[in-house]
Amino acid sequence: MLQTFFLFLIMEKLSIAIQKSGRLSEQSLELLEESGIKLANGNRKLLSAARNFPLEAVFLRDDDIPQYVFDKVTDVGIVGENVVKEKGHELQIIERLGFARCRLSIALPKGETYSGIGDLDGKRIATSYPEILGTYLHENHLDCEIHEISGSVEIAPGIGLADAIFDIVSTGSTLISNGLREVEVVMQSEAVLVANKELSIPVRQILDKLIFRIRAVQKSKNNKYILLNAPNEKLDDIAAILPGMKSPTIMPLAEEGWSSVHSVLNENDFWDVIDKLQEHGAQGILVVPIEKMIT
Ligand code: PRT
Ligand code: ZN
Repeated sequence: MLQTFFLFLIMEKLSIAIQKSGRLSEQSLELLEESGIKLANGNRKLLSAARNFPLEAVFLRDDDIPQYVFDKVTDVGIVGENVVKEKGHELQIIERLGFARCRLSIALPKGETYSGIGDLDGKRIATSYPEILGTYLHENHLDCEIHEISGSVEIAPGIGLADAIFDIVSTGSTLISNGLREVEVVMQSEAVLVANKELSIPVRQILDKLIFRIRAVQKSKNNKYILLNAPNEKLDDIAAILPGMKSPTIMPLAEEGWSSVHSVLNENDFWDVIDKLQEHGAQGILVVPIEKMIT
Protein backbone atom coordinates (compact mmCIF):
# COMPACT_ATOMS: atom_id res chain seq x y z
CA MET A 1 0.00 0.00 0.00
CA LEU A 2 2.75 2.40 1.08
CA GLN A 3 4.81 1.38 -1.96
CA THR A 4 1.88 2.14 -4.27
CA PHE A 5 1.58 5.56 -2.65
CA PHE A 6 5.27 6.34 -3.21
CA LEU A 7 5.06 5.08 -6.80
CA PHE A 8 2.14 7.46 -7.30
CA LEU A 9 4.20 10.36 -5.92
CA ILE A 10 7.16 9.46 -8.12
CA MET A 11 4.99 9.45 -11.24
CA GLU A 12 3.29 12.76 -10.50
CA LYS A 13 3.95 15.43 -13.13
CA LEU A 14 3.05 19.03 -13.70
CA SER A 15 1.46 19.56 -17.09
CA ILE A 16 1.89 22.97 -18.69
CA ALA A 17 0.04 24.35 -21.72
CA ILE A 18 2.20 26.34 -24.12
CA GLN A 19 1.21 28.10 -27.33
CA LYS A 20 2.01 25.82 -30.25
CA SER A 21 3.14 28.54 -32.60
CA GLY A 22 2.83 32.28 -32.32
CA ARG A 23 4.06 35.26 -30.37
CA LEU A 24 4.26 33.43 -27.03
CA SER A 25 5.85 30.15 -28.14
CA GLU A 26 9.55 30.95 -28.35
CA GLN A 27 9.76 32.90 -25.11
CA SER A 28 7.66 30.34 -23.21
CA LEU A 29 10.06 27.57 -24.25
CA GLU A 30 13.04 29.81 -23.54
CA LEU A 31 11.75 30.42 -20.01
CA LEU A 32 11.52 26.67 -19.37
CA GLU A 33 14.99 26.19 -20.81
CA GLU A 34 16.46 28.98 -18.67
CA SER A 35 14.77 27.31 -15.70
CA GLY A 36 16.88 24.24 -16.48
CA ILE A 37 14.03 22.19 -17.95
CA LYS A 38 14.91 20.22 -21.06
CA LEU A 39 12.01 19.01 -23.19
CA ALA A 40 12.47 15.64 -24.87
CA ASN A 41 11.41 16.65 -28.38
CA GLY A 42 11.90 20.25 -29.32
CA ASN A 43 9.80 19.83 -32.47
CA ARG A 44 6.56 20.49 -30.63
CA LYS A 45 4.32 17.54 -31.12
CA LEU A 46 1.14 17.74 -29.05
CA LEU A 47 3.00 16.49 -25.97
CA SER A 48 6.58 16.71 -24.83
CA ALA A 49 7.93 15.36 -21.54
CA ALA A 50 10.86 16.99 -19.77
CA ARG A 51 13.93 14.81 -19.42
CA ASN A 52 15.13 16.23 -16.10
CA PHE A 53 12.03 17.64 -14.33
CA PRO A 54 8.57 16.15 -13.59
CA LEU A 55 6.88 18.24 -16.27
CA GLU A 56 5.00 17.63 -19.47
CA ALA A 57 4.34 20.38 -22.04
CA VAL A 58 1.14 20.36 -24.08
CA PHE A 59 1.17 22.55 -27.21
CA LEU A 60 -2.10 24.34 -27.98
CA ARG A 61 -3.64 27.41 -29.61
CA ASP A 62 -3.46 30.29 -27.13
CA ASP A 63 -7.27 30.77 -27.15
CA ASP A 64 -7.75 27.21 -25.81
CA ILE A 65 -5.27 27.49 -22.95
CA PRO A 66 -7.52 29.11 -20.26
CA GLN A 67 -10.25 26.50 -20.85
CA TYR A 68 -7.78 23.59 -20.71
CA VAL A 69 -6.32 24.85 -17.44
CA PHE A 70 -9.77 25.50 -16.00
CA ASP A 71 -10.89 21.96 -16.96
CA LYS A 72 -7.66 20.53 -15.46
CA VAL A 73 -6.63 19.00 -18.77
CA THR A 74 -3.37 20.75 -17.90
CA ASP A 75 -2.41 22.09 -14.47
CA VAL A 76 -0.91 25.39 -15.60
CA GLY A 77 -0.40 27.38 -18.80
CA ILE A 78 1.43 30.34 -20.28
CA VAL A 79 -0.89 32.74 -22.08
CA GLY A 80 -1.58 36.45 -22.63
CA GLU A 81 -3.44 38.15 -19.78
CA ASN A 82 -5.82 39.54 -22.45
CA VAL A 83 -6.92 36.01 -23.41
CA VAL A 84 -7.34 35.01 -19.74
CA LYS A 85 -9.56 38.06 -19.13
CA GLU A 86 -11.58 37.57 -22.32
CA LYS A 87 -12.33 33.91 -21.58
CA GLY A 88 -13.34 34.78 -18.02
CA HIS A 89 -12.45 31.47 -16.32
CA GLU A 90 -11.56 31.52 -12.63
CA LEU A 91 -7.83 30.89 -12.78
CA GLN A 92 -4.97 31.79 -10.50
CA ILE A 93 -2.43 34.18 -12.02
CA ILE A 94 0.79 32.87 -10.54
CA GLU A 95 3.38 35.10 -12.19
CA ARG A 96 3.60 37.94 -14.71
CA LEU A 97 6.32 36.92 -17.13
CA GLY A 98 7.32 40.23 -18.70
CA PHE A 99 7.15 39.23 -22.38
CA ALA A 100 4.49 39.64 -25.12
CA ARG A 101 3.67 43.02 -23.61
CA CYS A 102 0.88 44.88 -25.38
CA ARG A 103 -2.23 46.94 -24.67
CA LEU A 104 -5.84 46.68 -25.74
CA SER A 105 -7.10 49.96 -27.09
CA ILE A 106 -9.96 51.64 -28.85
CA ALA A 107 -8.99 53.39 -32.10
CA LEU A 108 -10.86 55.71 -34.44
CA PRO A 109 -10.20 56.83 -38.03
CA LYS A 110 -7.50 59.48 -37.61
CA GLY A 111 -9.47 62.33 -39.18
CA GLU A 112 -12.28 62.02 -36.66
CA THR A 113 -12.45 64.50 -33.79
CA TYR A 114 -12.29 63.01 -30.31
CA SER A 115 -12.79 65.03 -27.17
CA GLY A 116 -13.44 62.26 -24.64
CA ILE A 117 -14.91 58.87 -23.94
CA GLY A 118 -18.50 60.13 -24.42
CA ASP A 119 -17.77 60.50 -28.15
CA LEU A 120 -17.77 56.69 -28.42
CA ASP A 121 -21.44 56.45 -27.49
CA GLY A 122 -23.57 54.87 -30.24
CA LYS A 123 -20.57 53.76 -32.32
CA ARG A 124 -20.14 50.36 -33.99
CA ILE A 125 -16.90 48.87 -32.66
CA ALA A 126 -15.20 45.84 -34.28
CA THR A 127 -13.16 43.52 -32.05
CA SER A 128 -12.00 39.99 -31.28
CA TYR A 129 -12.39 40.78 -27.57
CA PRO A 130 -16.13 41.34 -27.08
CA GLU A 131 -16.16 40.44 -23.36
CA ILE A 132 -13.41 42.86 -22.30
CA LEU A 133 -14.89 45.59 -24.49
CA GLY A 134 -18.46 44.92 -23.25
CA THR A 135 -17.36 45.22 -19.62
CA TYR A 136 -15.48 48.45 -20.34
CA LEU A 137 -18.42 50.02 -22.19
CA HIS A 138 -20.81 48.98 -19.43
CA GLU A 139 -18.56 50.44 -16.70
CA ASN A 140 -18.45 53.71 -18.64
CA HIS A 141 -22.21 53.77 -19.33
CA LEU A 142 -21.69 53.69 -23.09
CA ASP A 143 -24.18 52.17 -25.47
CA CYS A 144 -22.28 50.81 -28.48
CA GLU A 145 -22.75 48.04 -31.02
CA ILE A 146 -20.04 45.39 -30.70
CA HIS A 147 -19.11 43.60 -33.94
CA GLU A 148 -17.15 40.46 -33.15
CA ILE A 149 -14.66 39.53 -35.85
CA SER A 150 -11.84 37.07 -35.57
CA GLY A 151 -8.99 38.60 -37.57
CA SER A 152 -7.79 41.75 -39.36
CA VAL A 153 -9.90 43.93 -37.09
CA GLU A 154 -7.93 47.00 -38.20
CA ILE A 155 -9.49 46.98 -41.69
CA ALA A 156 -13.09 47.13 -40.39
CA PRO A 157 -13.53 50.95 -40.43
CA GLY A 158 -11.96 51.20 -43.90
CA ILE A 159 -14.49 48.78 -45.41
CA GLY A 160 -17.43 50.37 -43.61
CA LEU A 161 -17.98 47.46 -41.22
CA ALA A 162 -17.48 49.58 -38.10
CA ASP A 163 -16.83 53.13 -36.88
CA ALA A 164 -14.04 52.15 -34.50
CA ILE A 165 -11.97 49.15 -33.44
CA PHE A 166 -10.87 47.62 -30.16
CA ASP A 167 -7.68 45.58 -30.62
CA ILE A 168 -4.21 44.72 -29.45
CA VAL A 169 -1.63 47.46 -29.93
CA SER A 170 2.07 46.98 -29.49
CA THR A 171 4.18 49.47 -31.48
CA GLY A 172 1.13 51.22 -32.95
CA SER A 173 2.32 50.80 -36.54
CA THR A 174 -0.67 48.64 -37.60
CA LEU A 175 -3.01 51.43 -36.50
CA ILE A 176 -1.00 54.08 -38.34
CA SER A 177 -0.80 52.10 -41.56
CA ASN A 178 -4.58 51.65 -41.47
CA GLY A 179 -5.28 55.35 -40.88
CA LEU A 180 -6.39 54.84 -37.26
CA ARG A 181 -5.65 56.69 -34.03
CA GLU A 182 -5.56 55.15 -30.54
CA VAL A 183 -7.98 57.06 -28.30
CA GLU A 184 -8.48 54.91 -25.17
CA VAL A 185 -6.22 52.29 -23.57
CA VAL A 186 -8.50 49.75 -21.89
CA MET A 187 -5.96 47.26 -20.50
CA GLN A 188 -2.28 46.41 -20.42
CA SER A 189 -1.27 42.81 -21.00
CA GLU A 190 1.73 40.51 -20.85
CA ALA A 191 2.30 36.76 -20.81
CA VAL A 192 1.26 35.20 -17.50
CA LEU A 193 1.64 31.82 -15.85
CA VAL A 194 -1.84 30.70 -14.84
CA ALA A 195 -2.86 27.70 -12.75
CA ASN A 196 -5.96 25.74 -11.94
CA LYS A 197 -7.14 26.77 -8.46
CA GLU A 198 -7.41 23.20 -7.16
CA LEU A 199 -4.12 21.46 -7.73
CA SER A 200 -3.20 18.35 -5.75
CA ILE A 201 -0.50 18.74 -3.12
CA PRO A 202 2.21 16.84 -5.07
CA VAL A 203 1.49 18.86 -8.23
CA ARG A 204 1.51 22.11 -6.22
CA GLN A 205 4.93 21.11 -4.84
CA ILE A 206 6.29 20.64 -8.35
CA LEU A 207 4.74 23.97 -9.37
CA ASP A 208 6.43 25.69 -6.40
CA LYS A 209 9.79 24.39 -7.64
CA LEU A 210 9.05 25.73 -11.11
CA ILE A 211 7.98 29.13 -9.71
CA PHE A 212 11.17 29.31 -7.64
CA ARG A 213 13.25 28.74 -10.79
CA ILE A 214 11.21 31.17 -12.90
CA ARG A 215 11.62 33.91 -10.27
CA ALA A 216 15.38 33.34 -10.17
CA VAL A 217 15.49 33.71 -13.97
CA GLN A 218 13.29 36.83 -13.90
CA LYS A 219 15.36 38.49 -11.19
CA SER A 220 18.59 37.79 -13.02
CA LYS A 221 17.18 39.48 -16.14
CA ASN A 222 16.27 42.61 -14.18
CA ASN A 223 19.63 42.89 -12.47
CA LYS A 224 23.29 43.29 -13.37
CA TYR A 225 26.43 42.52 -11.42
CA ILE A 226 28.70 45.55 -11.07
CA LEU A 227 32.40 45.70 -10.15
CA LEU A 228 34.34 48.93 -9.72
CA ASN A 229 37.43 50.40 -8.15
CA ALA A 230 37.23 53.30 -5.70
CA PRO A 231 39.58 55.33 -3.52
CA ASN A 232 39.11 54.30 0.12
CA GLU A 233 38.05 57.78 1.26
CA LYS A 234 35.08 57.60 -1.15
CA LEU A 235 33.87 54.14 -0.06
CA ASP A 236 31.12 55.37 2.25
CA ASP A 237 29.61 57.57 -0.48
CA ILE A 238 29.81 54.77 -3.05
CA ALA A 239 28.31 52.18 -0.70
CA ALA A 240 25.38 54.55 -0.10
CA ILE A 241 24.72 54.79 -3.86
CA LEU A 242 24.78 51.02 -4.42
CA PRO A 243 21.72 49.19 -3.13
CA GLY A 244 23.04 45.59 -3.57
CA MET A 245 21.33 42.42 -2.35
CA LYS A 246 22.44 43.20 1.21
CA SER A 247 25.38 45.62 1.24
CA PRO A 248 28.20 45.79 -1.32
CA THR A 249 31.24 43.53 -1.03
CA ILE A 250 34.40 45.64 -0.50
CA MET A 251 37.87 44.17 -0.96
CA PRO A 252 41.27 45.92 -0.76
CA LEU A 253 43.21 46.25 -4.04
CA ALA A 254 46.94 45.60 -4.28
CA GLU A 255 47.33 49.36 -4.89
CA GLU A 256 47.50 51.20 -1.57
CA GLY A 257 44.42 53.31 -0.73
CA TRP A 258 42.07 51.66 -3.27
CA SER A 259 39.34 49.01 -2.98
CA SER A 260 37.28 46.87 -5.31
CA VAL A 261 33.51 47.12 -4.80
CA HIS A 262 31.04 44.45 -6.01
CA SER A 263 27.26 44.80 -6.00
CA VAL A 264 24.00 44.10 -7.83
CA LEU A 265 22.14 46.82 -9.74
CA ASN A 266 18.56 46.93 -10.89
CA GLU A 267 18.14 47.56 -14.63
CA ASN A 268 15.71 50.44 -13.97
CA ASP A 269 18.19 52.47 -11.88
CA PHE A 270 21.15 51.50 -13.99
CA TRP A 271 22.24 54.72 -15.76
CA ASP A 272 21.39 57.00 -12.82
CA VAL A 273 23.54 54.92 -10.50
CA ILE A 274 26.44 54.72 -12.98
CA ASP A 275 26.42 58.53 -13.35
CA LYS A 276 26.48 59.02 -9.57
CA LEU A 277 29.26 56.44 -9.13
CA GLN A 278 31.46 58.27 -11.62
CA GLU A 279 30.75 61.61 -9.92
CA HIS A 280 31.95 60.04 -6.66
CA GLY A 281 35.27 58.82 -8.05
CA ALA A 282 34.49 55.23 -9.15
CA GLN A 283 36.80 53.90 -11.86
CA GLY A 284 37.15 50.78 -14.00
CA ILE A 285 33.42 50.06 -13.80
CA LEU A 286 32.54 46.60 -15.13
CA VAL A 287 28.92 45.47 -15.60
CA VAL A 288 28.19 41.81 -16.21
CA PRO A 289 24.95 39.86 -16.74
CA ILE A 290 23.73 37.54 -14.00
CA GLU A 291 22.68 34.07 -15.09
CA LYS A 292 20.50 33.17 -12.09
CA MET A 293 19.70 35.16 -8.96
CA ILE A 294 18.50 33.49 -5.77
CA THR A 295 17.76 35.77 -2.85
O1 PRT B 1 -2.60 30.61 -33.37
P1 PRT B 1 -2.94 31.11 -32.02
O2 PRT B 1 -4.42 31.29 -31.79
O3 PRT B 1 -2.27 30.34 -30.93
O4 PRT B 1 -2.26 32.58 -31.91
P2 PRT B 1 -2.87 34.03 -32.22
O5 PRT B 1 -2.61 34.36 -33.64
O6 PRT B 1 -4.26 34.16 -31.69
O7 PRT B 1 -2.00 34.93 -31.24
P3 PRT B 1 -0.58 35.63 -31.45
O8 PRT B 1 0.50 34.59 -31.46
O9 PRT B 1 -0.63 36.61 -32.57
O10 PRT B 1 -0.52 36.48 -30.09
C1 PRT B 1 -0.49 35.85 -28.85
C2 PRT B 1 -0.49 36.89 -27.75
O11 PRT B 1 0.62 37.77 -27.90
C3 PRT B 1 -1.67 37.84 -27.74
O12 PRT B 1 -2.83 37.28 -27.16
C4 PRT B 1 -1.13 38.99 -26.90
O13 PRT B 1 -1.24 38.66 -25.53
C5 PRT B 1 0.36 39.00 -27.26
N1 PRT B 1 0.75 40.10 -28.18
C6 PRT B 1 1.75 41.00 -27.93
C7 PRT B 1 0.22 40.42 -29.39
C8 PRT B 1 0.93 41.53 -29.87
N2 PRT B 1 1.87 41.86 -28.94
C9 PRT B 1 0.58 42.10 -31.14
N3 PRT B 1 1.20 43.08 -31.55
N4 PRT B 1 -0.76 39.86 -30.12
C10 PRT B 1 -1.09 40.39 -31.32
N5 PRT B 1 -0.48 41.48 -31.85
C11 PRT B 1 -0.98 41.95 -33.20
C12 PRT B 1 -2.34 42.72 -33.06
O14 PRT B 1 -3.42 41.84 -33.18
C13 PRT B 1 -2.29 43.70 -34.22
O15 PRT B 1 -2.75 43.11 -35.40
O16 PRT B 1 -0.11 42.84 -33.80
C14 PRT B 1 -0.81 43.95 -34.36
C15 PRT B 1 -0.46 45.22 -33.63
O17 PRT B 1 0.92 45.33 -33.49
P4 PRT B 1 1.62 46.77 -33.66
O18 PRT B 1 3.04 46.51 -33.24
O19 PRT B 1 1.53 47.13 -35.13
O20 PRT B 1 0.92 47.76 -32.78
ZN1 ZN C 1 -5.28 32.82 -30.77
